Amino acid sequence: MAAPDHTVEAFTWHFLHEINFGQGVDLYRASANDKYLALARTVRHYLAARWLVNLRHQHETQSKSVAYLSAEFLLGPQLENNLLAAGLEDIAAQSLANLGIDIEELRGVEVEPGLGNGGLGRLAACFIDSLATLNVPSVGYGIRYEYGIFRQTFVDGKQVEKPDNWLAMGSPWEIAHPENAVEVTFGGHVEDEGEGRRWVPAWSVLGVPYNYMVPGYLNGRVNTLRLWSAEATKAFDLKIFNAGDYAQAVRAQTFAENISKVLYPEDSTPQGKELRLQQQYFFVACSLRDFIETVLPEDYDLHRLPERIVFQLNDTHPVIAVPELMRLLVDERGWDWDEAWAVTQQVFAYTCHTLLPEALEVWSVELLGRLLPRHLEIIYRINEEFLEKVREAYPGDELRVRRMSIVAEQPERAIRMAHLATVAGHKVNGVAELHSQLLADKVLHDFAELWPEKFTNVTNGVTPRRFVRLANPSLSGLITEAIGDGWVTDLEQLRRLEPLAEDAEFRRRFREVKALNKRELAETLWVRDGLELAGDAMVDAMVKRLHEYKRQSLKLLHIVSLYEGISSGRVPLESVTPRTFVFGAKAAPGYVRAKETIELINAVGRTINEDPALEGRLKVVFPPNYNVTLAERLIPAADLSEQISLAGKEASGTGNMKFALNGALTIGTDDGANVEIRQLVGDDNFFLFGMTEPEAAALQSKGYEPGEYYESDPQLKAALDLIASGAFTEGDRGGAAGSIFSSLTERDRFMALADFRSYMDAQARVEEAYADHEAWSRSAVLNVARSGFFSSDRSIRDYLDRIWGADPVDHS
Ligand code: F58
Repeated sequence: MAAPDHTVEAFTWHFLHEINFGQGVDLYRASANDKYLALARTVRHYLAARWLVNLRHQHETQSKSVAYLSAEFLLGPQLENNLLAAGLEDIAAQSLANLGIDIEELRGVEVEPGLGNGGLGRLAACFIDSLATLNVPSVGYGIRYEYGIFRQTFVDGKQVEKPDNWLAMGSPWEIAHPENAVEVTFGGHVEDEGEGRRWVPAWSVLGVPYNYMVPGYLNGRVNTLRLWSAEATKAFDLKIFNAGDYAQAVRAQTFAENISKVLYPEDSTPQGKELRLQQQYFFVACSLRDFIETVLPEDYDLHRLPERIVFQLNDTHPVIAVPELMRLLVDERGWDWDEAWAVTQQVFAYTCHTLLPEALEVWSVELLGRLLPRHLEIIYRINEEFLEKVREAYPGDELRVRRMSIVAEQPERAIRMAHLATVAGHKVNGVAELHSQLLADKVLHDFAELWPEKFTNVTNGVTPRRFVRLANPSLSGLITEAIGDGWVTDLEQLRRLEPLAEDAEFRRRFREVKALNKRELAETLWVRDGLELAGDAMVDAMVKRLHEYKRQSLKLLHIVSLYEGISSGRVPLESVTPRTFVFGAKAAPGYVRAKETIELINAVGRTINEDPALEGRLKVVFPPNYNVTLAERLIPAADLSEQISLAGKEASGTGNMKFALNGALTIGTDDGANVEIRQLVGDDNFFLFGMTEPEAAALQSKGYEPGEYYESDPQLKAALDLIASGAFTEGDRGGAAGSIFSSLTERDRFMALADFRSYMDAQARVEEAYADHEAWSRSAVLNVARSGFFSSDRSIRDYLDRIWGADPVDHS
């Protein structure tokens, strides 16, 4: 069936049809939610026609696909993106206007699928957008969590988590296929069988696929995102129901459904929880089976698997797919080990997203052996053969053998998933130049020495469709007027804006755009949270997960220091640049220090915001529940982007790219992709401060003494003392204030005080630069013009060239 016509009439017909027969109501009685669901399904009709054509074509041409395996896809709102990709923005707006419906109201009804924690999950969402836009046949595989990342609320300034019941009002973008459910088994034991081994599992669940369409931008390609939901198997039910214990049988269902119930809200320290391992195995087992048994033709010779697929492992969360594929080939298909290993190595590649040692996943052998006994055996064998190679390459170096082993012996016997991924994958990549360098030099040094050709870099990127075209329509309009609209799919074209940085009229219009975006942000924050900005002051934004290494507390010291200077009378109020400090950050629920930092930011914010002397000069706003929807409002309004992690800790960052592309200037350390941003936009258009990675490493090994900084810098001491005095916490010197004070002054792994002076100096340079509106907007325009490199389209092209060896296809 052909797609409905791209006309207002056809669109209206489908929309009304959906209202009447999809929602079962008359238009005059339809709620905003009815209209939203009908609108979404109407858009789906348009996409589905192309989707089916693509799937058929892919089947016929047997082209190579990319499977992006990721435990998280932080999609954000779908309606606007799908309207844009399908070329339906104007048609839908016209159609709804004719019916007297406000499309903005319907957008407001949409609940974003928050199926990710932060950068890693959002990157996966950007990547599937770019894969589709670049016409690469691909599928994203993940988990359909019933509850995504928690909804953050503040009670007395403290974070309180609420469940994210994103499915409650219906989920119009997904299509469930219970008939294609896959059975996944767990537990039990392993027996000898002839020459080989046989896994006799103890229990199983069903994985039900839910398909989402992933449209490319105006190119007619629609790829698939397939998310798995866990359900009880029929056999499992029957057995218990027949045994007569109804309640027990219902409980068993709940047990199975638990697997995809909730996204773990961790940011960098995986907890090693059994349910998390169940989630990981669940989704990769479903995905491998799905690809091999459903996507490939029935008689497909799996020796040729690498011709049809590459599985990209998004961090170590899907790495259990490696022994799973070995098991499918060796145990279930009777392949010889070496043959299976050769194929396995060719189809997997691994992306690492961290540098923090505590973020590297390990699974205790006890747990892995209990849940996946056959996989543990396979991992042991992979390790044996690998260590044999290490011994050959480095005879007598047993220390190295122990360092490199996939199996750690201390503090308990455990499987190091990053080692397994590195051994199995044909490529390993970091996510920014510095990160990839540090991976090869430090985190995975031994491996990079053994296999230098395996290691590569792919600097992250973000989709220009969502984060410029949709989030910032005014800037998009201005850009398009100047250079045409080719930039949306070829972001390097932004370079053509460079000469306009010298054009006073263009800069004036650029400032107008920023001012408009600020007004819209102010409106959003007022309606959403009752928060007010400081007039049209500088918007200084720090939005990212709350973590000590990202150093929100350093930002807080800057704010407290300004406040302390003003309130002590040392700094004349008129000399302070009016600013609104905007924070957005969720803390992992179990991360006490992070939650205390939130509490302290809110306490400082309350004090500053209530001080009448500071009215219109300084404001601190911390809207709760920072998410993709809010990011799209906030980033376009920002003047200053805070990227202040300790050098050598932030793998890349992607928020930093979004801000630069929307014309904010960065104040940042030489960390992650900041390094590349600075190189591209130029030192004059970036506020660099802080230790470099080698300097930070040297200080760490020499022994960091925070007290020295505290004692020797009066401004720093005054700010810290003010916090410790309880001035922001109603006289309470313990609690959050006491705890943050002592963590910064006694034993801070992330050495915030060591960078304080240089950060303050950089902030002074910011104030000076901001005072010259013309020069600032010149820099801001240059940030936009020179950040085209950070398109996720470029990242995907790099993956294609350096890792996947797959090509875009002509699917017409
Ligand atoms: C992030 N990692 C990096 N992890 O911190 C960031 O520098 C990078 O830009 C981004 O990945 C994309 O490459 C990250 O977001 C997680 O959220 C994990 C979720 C699961 C538990 C462990 C952390």
